[in-house]
Amino acid sequence: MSIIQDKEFANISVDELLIPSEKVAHVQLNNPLEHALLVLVKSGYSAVPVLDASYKFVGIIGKTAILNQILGMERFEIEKLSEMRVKEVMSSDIPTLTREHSLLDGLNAVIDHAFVCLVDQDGYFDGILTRRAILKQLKKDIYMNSYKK
Ligand code: 2BA
Repeated sequence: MSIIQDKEFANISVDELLIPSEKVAHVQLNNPLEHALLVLVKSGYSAVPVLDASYKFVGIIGKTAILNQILGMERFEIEKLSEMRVKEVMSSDIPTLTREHSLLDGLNAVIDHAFVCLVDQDGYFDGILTRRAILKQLKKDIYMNSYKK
């Protein structure tokens, strides 16, 4: 049986590997780009979730998108960092999962994204599932499977 058809991986819900919202660096829709860049540089992450004022998930924003946005013909137009808001630059067409999804759904999601955001049925942000967490679990299951043989 292949490892991803194995019960352990397919039946674990993403809930078990979730990084909870309180531990996730995030920014808000109306924050100036300057604040978002500060959060990204200070945290070391290349992209973080964007939430609205009621803590609903609305998209993600990354360093590259911000730098592209302020790049003029000959220089970085630094003044734009205080003039522009996160909502003008963020990506909003981003897939999400809920706590009930399986790790297999999580594995599919992190093929194209470094992390996937988890929301509840009303769209409130629950946390993230990272590529690292999925790969660690996959590695664990591969080892356990090889001992079974
Ligand atoms: P990246 O920032 O591009 O990070 C890629 C990988 O580099 C991370 O993979 C992690 O293994 C490592 N890394 C980067 N910054 C780190 C830091 N400050 N501390 C420890 N390790 C760090 P993953 O752990 O799979 O994370 C995938 C993506 O999820 C990250 O991509 C970032 O965009 C987001 N992320 C992870 N943890 C986060 C958190 N607590 N808050 C906000 N975003 C987070």
